[in-house]
Amino acid sequence: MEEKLSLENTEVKEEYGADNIQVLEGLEAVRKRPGMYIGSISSRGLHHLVYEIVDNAVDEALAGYCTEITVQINEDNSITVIDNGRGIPTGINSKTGVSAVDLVFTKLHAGGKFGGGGYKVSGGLHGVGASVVNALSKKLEATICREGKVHHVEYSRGKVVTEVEVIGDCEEEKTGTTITFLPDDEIFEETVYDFGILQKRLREMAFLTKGLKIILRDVRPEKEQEKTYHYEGGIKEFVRYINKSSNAIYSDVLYFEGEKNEVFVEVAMQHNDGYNEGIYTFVNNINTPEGGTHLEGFKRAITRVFNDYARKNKLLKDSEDNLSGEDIREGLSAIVSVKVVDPQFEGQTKQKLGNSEASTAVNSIVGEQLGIYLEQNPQVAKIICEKSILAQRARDAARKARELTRRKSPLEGNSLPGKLADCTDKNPENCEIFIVEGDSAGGSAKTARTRKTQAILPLRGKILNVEKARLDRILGNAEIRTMITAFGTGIHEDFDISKLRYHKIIIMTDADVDGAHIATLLLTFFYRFMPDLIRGGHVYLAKPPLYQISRGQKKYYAYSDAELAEKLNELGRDNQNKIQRYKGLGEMDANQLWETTMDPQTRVLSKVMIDEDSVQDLDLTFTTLMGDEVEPRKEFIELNAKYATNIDI
Ligand code: TSJ
Repeated sequence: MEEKLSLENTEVKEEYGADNIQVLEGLEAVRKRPGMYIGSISSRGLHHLVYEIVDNAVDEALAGYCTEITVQINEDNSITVIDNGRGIPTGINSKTGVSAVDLVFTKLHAGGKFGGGGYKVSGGLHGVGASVVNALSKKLEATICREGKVHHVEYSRGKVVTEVEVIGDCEEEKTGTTITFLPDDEIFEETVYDFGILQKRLREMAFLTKGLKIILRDVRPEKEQEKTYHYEGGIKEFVRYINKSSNAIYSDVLYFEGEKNEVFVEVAMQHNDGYNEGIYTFVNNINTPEGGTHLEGFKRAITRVFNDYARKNKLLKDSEDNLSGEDIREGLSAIVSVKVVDPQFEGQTKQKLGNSEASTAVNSIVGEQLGIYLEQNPQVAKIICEKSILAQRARDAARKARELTRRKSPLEGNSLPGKLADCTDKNPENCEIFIVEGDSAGGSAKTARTRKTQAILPLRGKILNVEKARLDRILGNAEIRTMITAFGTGIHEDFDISKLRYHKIIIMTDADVDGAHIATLLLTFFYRFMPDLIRGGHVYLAKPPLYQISRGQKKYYAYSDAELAEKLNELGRDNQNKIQRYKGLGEMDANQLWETTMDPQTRVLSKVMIDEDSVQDLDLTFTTLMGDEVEPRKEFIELNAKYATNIDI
């Protein structure tokens, strides 16, 4: 190790030599294997750097010393984060011989262990810290206002450029921390920040930390904009936001909070008139998409309290079955947010909370407070119980309908739907199924296909909007039943990916608004009933061409306006080109359909993916696009032009 160390001039030089070599080795390790520390070096990792820094400022807010955080995207795609907290301690700690600032930026996992505070609850990604951001930044600068002085330090790729020094005075009362970092383009594949991505996570942070004001500002030329997130109501407002495209069935958002066994619990909930359950859970402000003990505690509490209430108030007769948890959660939007001292994450993706004390704490706090709320608000209690009882009845009917969709075993005869033109290969890995809009395109596709590996399932007209129907009606729908039977996997808790009969499910619709709508309806169905089909990378959108260009005997295809222009330039812009715009798949004959859209050698497919960083946004996408309210839908499409063009493929 030849590197000059940052602290060589402190009195305890000898002792710290060794430590500092470790420090550099630690940060070198981060640079060698960045993925181990920030997940990825793609756009996702790039954005995680920001969250990692912001988490530190949010901790200061949770400790009660910071009310405002500003995040700015600078012209060079560096990021500046400013808070009005106490400022990172700059004095040399007598025990360790180094300042908190040094620890924060040069020691792995240093977060919150200093200053005797030990309040660090905001988890940060994989529990790493500012030192990881430092290691992966071409330049990182910290400016700290504390005790009337402005302190400054600068690093490059984890190494000190200028040590902590006082560079001026600040107003006596003013304190705070300002960090500017420039992600290292030697490390990251992508170095351009996306306002929209940061906006989603920062808005979520603001919802989860009531009272905290978070400002996001972009000062890049042509991209200048600023958004402020500030929710006095915290997660109560989060639930209103989630329910804004739906019809709430009572006006209150129920809110419970408390602390038990060192677990701080906050819950907000409200039912809408839909049928989906949308419960979002967080631990130390980090989303836990796979749930865990906090979710279990919540579910147990509401199931128990509503059943007790319904029995006691004769809404449920003695002869009737208990309401199931699912019945009570029909149409429920909720946020469950817990803060625990030492979060344990489990499961394959380490996104599931394992701490058992979280289950007990949520269960008891919600149990107690919900019970009291229902006693005091019988009209709301009645509305929820009645909805649950309806759900219970529908579930019975659905069970019967569902039996019909279970594929019979080969011994009972092949019950594949008649409309399906199946392929002959029995190895699912080789097989694909085209879901085709309309009988005429379906006919061409059947003629065009490679029988061995390609199956065709034509759908007639628009499929049922699963956001607007209850399970019994959905499972009674012929098109949906056909798909479930053809795929072989079953749905919901019955879903079994090992039974999937085709490894590629390809949605093939017209390249127009109706086609995009049908594709969205299909995706909504897959997302709600078989999300692992999408997660497993099995769902694709076929991309039929928009134009055919004929020139003499030769034919060319263009899949976008840009491609058309390009092709025409290539061919020469003279009057030899005949351009045909395809209005639908039906205008192509079998040969053309094969060549342009179905032939694995030449076709264009786009894989459908779920952005796991913002699951609740995807849920919102579907409820907003498919829901009743027109205004939010309009607003959503305007705000998410990118998504709207995505679905307009
Ligand atoms: F990531 C980071 F470390 F660079 C960073 C830290 C970034 C940002 C934007 C803010 C912060 C930060 C840290 N803001 N506020 C603090 N607070 C402390 O570090 C602090 C201050 C005082 C005391 C104390 O016990 O007196 C303790 C702590 C942890």
